[in-house]
Amino acid sequence: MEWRCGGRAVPLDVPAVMAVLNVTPDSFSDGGAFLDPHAAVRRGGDAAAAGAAILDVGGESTRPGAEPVGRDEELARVLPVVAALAGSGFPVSIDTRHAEVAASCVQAGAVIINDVSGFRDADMIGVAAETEAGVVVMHMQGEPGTMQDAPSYGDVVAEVSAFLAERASDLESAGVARERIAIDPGIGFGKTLEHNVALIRGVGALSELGYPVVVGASRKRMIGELTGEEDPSKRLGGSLAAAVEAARRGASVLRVHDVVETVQALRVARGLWG
Ligand code: HH2
Repeated sequence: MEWRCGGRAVPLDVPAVMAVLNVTPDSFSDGGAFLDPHAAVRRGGDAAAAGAAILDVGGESTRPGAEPVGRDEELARVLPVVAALAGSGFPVSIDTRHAEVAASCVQAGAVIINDVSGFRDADMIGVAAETEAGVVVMHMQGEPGTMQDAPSYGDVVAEVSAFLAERASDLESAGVARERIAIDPGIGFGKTLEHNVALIRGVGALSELGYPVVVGASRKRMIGELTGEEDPSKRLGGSLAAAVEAARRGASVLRVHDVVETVQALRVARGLWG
């Protein structure tokens, strides 16, 4: 299996690692670390050398309670980083909810649009349709400011699956080829621990929709809740367990902060699975 992204194909025969590269002052785990474009570009090169198949550049934190960022500010943060990394030949994904930001970044060389609001915005669907970029359609209940207030579902896996199927179908109707679409249950986006656990256990059911499944559990609150570890930067062991389990259940792309360790963990897991 492969995922068509711009002029490239990202191979998915074995699970691919998508490296998180937040060019933000306030992301929940790496906020401030890569706000300087040079530091971000260095970090991107290191992640690619360590085995990341995709570099996911974001300029707006979407952690629970985060304040939205103006489009100009978001673009000023991400564009130099996207242009430099894409210019060096790396497969870059732009993590944004805003059509203008997505369009400018694709023009600067990004090959994937990763939209945590799941292409609910018609302009965002338009940008996807006008370009050849791959897309990640993610599920979120509510908005980052309030999404953790009282998340509620009947059957979380069924509801998330229905949402993703509908958004993917809207994208296809707008002209986005099926081979360009990946789906993501959105771990931590309007979900309790119980919901997140059900969604990771439900990766197999989601993959039955026929699109590659992306899972991003790295350092998130669910790891803290299962371990008691408050500090996101100390959640490596739990993040590796979540990535390996998601891959075992059929996830094709793992979105992670710790690339070297995740690549190694996945190689060992695959070796053991045979
Ligand atoms: N999680 C975050 C951001 N973007 N994109 C996808 N497709 N899937 C995810 O699970 C996902 C995502 C949140 O994590 P992070 O970028 O580390 O933090 P912040 O939002 O605080 O910048």
